[in-house]
Amino acid sequence: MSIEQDVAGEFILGGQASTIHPHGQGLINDTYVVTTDTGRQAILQRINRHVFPHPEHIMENLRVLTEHVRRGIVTGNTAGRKLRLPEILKTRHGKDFAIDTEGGFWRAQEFIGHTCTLEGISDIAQAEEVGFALGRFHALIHDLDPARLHQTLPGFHDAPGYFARFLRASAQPRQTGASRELLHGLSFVESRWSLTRVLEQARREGKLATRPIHGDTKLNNFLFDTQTGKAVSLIDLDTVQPGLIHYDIGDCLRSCANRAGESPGDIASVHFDLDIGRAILKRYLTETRGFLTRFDHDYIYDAIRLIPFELGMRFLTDHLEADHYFKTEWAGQNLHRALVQFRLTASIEANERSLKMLIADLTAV
Ligand code: GN1
Ligand code: MG
Repeated sequence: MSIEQDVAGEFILGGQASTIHPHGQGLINDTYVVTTDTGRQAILQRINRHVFPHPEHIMENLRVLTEHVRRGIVTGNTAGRKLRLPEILKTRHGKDFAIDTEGGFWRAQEFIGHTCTLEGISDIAQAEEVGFALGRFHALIHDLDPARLHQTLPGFHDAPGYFARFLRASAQPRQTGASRELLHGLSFVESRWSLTRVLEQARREGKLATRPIHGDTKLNNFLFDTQTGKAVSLIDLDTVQPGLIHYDIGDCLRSCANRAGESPGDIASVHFDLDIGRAILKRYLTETRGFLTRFDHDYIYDAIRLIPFELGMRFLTDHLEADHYFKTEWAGQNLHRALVQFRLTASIEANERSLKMLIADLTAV
């Protein structure tokens, strides 16, 4: 029996597990979809313990979050359409995780049926749906005290911290000479490193508040109803922790407004799509109107520019550190991924005026 089958048997899934298949395109955890003999399905995940030092903290955060959201919905905190969060499934011993014979940390969650994820945004209505879901998620959790959440991934989205790590990695002697691509990546970071401070400095100055965030708002973490095309859920809640909502806004736009995706064949095809950006922000800002401040609005452009740069720096650092963090399928993939994010950053910079104008327009009172 495989380790996945063994572990699936620990959880109450509404039947005996009959098939288990790898699922999704996550770069960190191992995700499977389990189908039982009764036809019920569930998501089974092995959490990457190298990345998450205390996976049990993820589960504690999920409990706090789910409780808070449930209470908010009951008290009518957010009217109208609902955003579903996947339910945590328990083990036969009443726990919300299981440890396998090799020490692997597993958890199971509800599989939200009749939904799909998108490879890329293909029309403005989808972009608006993403804006709705992210805004609604922030609205549901903005009044949750961030001190009640663990920092599941210390240093996550700490751009100055990533830069310091990049410096250490790039200072290491290399076995082979640097390729043209690598030299380009290194000089891109060196020319823009001062960007890394912008959000953390605003936080220190008290302009931006620490709030609960999602932490990983890329397009394929949004579930769409296969019939109606409406966004119904935001999944992958491992990185829910205290942070700046700007990380989520920046991450969402860097993922959705780059129609070429994170690994295109041709890097030259990467650009920031302003129409998609506008549609997401418009809907997002409507959902969050009640609690975002003037300062929050002032830093939206900086976040959109910073997060692709930060991710590019993270990919490049991992390339220099022999790919121990992000899963890769071929040598040099993390360098390629880094150059895609840098190209996107440059495209955002080229559109700075238009982006700032559209943000000013959408946030004008
Ligand atoms: C990782 O594993 P996945 O795909 O959910 C990463 C994100 C990156 C993303 C880029 C915990 O997310 O920060 O934006 O890859 N998650 C972690 O594809 O580092
Ligand atoms: Mg994730």
